[in-house]
Amino acid sequence: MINFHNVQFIKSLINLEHRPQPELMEICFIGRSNVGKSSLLNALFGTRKLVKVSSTPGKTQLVNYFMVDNRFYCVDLPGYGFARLPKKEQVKWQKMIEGYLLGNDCLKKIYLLLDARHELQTIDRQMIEWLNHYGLDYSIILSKCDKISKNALNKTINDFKKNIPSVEILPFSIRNNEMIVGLKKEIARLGM
Ligand SMILES: Nc1nc2c(ncn2[C@@H]2O[C@H](COP(=O)(O)OP(=O)(O)OP(=O)(O)O)[C@@H](O)[C@H]2O)c(=O)[nH]1
Ligand SMILES: [Mg+2]
Repeated sequence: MINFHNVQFIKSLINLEHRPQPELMEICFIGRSNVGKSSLLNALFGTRKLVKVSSTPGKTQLVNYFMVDNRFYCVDLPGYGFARLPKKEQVKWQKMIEGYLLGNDCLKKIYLLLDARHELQTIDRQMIEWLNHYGLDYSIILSKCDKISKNALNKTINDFKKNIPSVEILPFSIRNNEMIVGLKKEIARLGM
């Protein structure tokens, strides 16, 4: 069993060439700004402040490495589609995220977070197409599930399963312990 509470912040990357040592397998979390990536990590780690979160989009600006149980890295990434960021900065972040995801032999799994409450946005659809295009292994996490009814959630999950049958769909909320445990089990199954 992985002890997610045994976690250390390792480093923030500005330059993708300076990956942390030792080399370990890694998993990462991507999605629109404010979708809940950093909060999810705090929930997994059982911390409140290790990963910086904010109600304002654009909080995470670098590629942040956390080492879990001396076994693997969890990587927190900046969000995409942050409209208030100047176009040039948006493109820079997008390139950084794509650069991180491509050609990373250590990357075991990508978790794409989508807000459970909202219809798939154009930018999310583009991200899914991009992941498919490069044949990357990803699962979808529906975030903030506490904000919708059980019926609405079930409908959303079924819609996803119909539209993208090959991709695993995981419901998640930082306020739902069962879902936190469920995600930990999924990660444990990766066998890192
Ligand atoms: N109700 C509820 N709120 C959540 C949940 N997860 C995150 N939030 C809130 O959503 C806001 C954004 O959370 P972050 O974790 O900073 O989002 P992020 O995806 O890391 O955002 P960027 O770093 O800007 O890309 C914060 O106000 C969180 O408290 C959840 O499961 N339920
Ligand atoms: Mg963040």
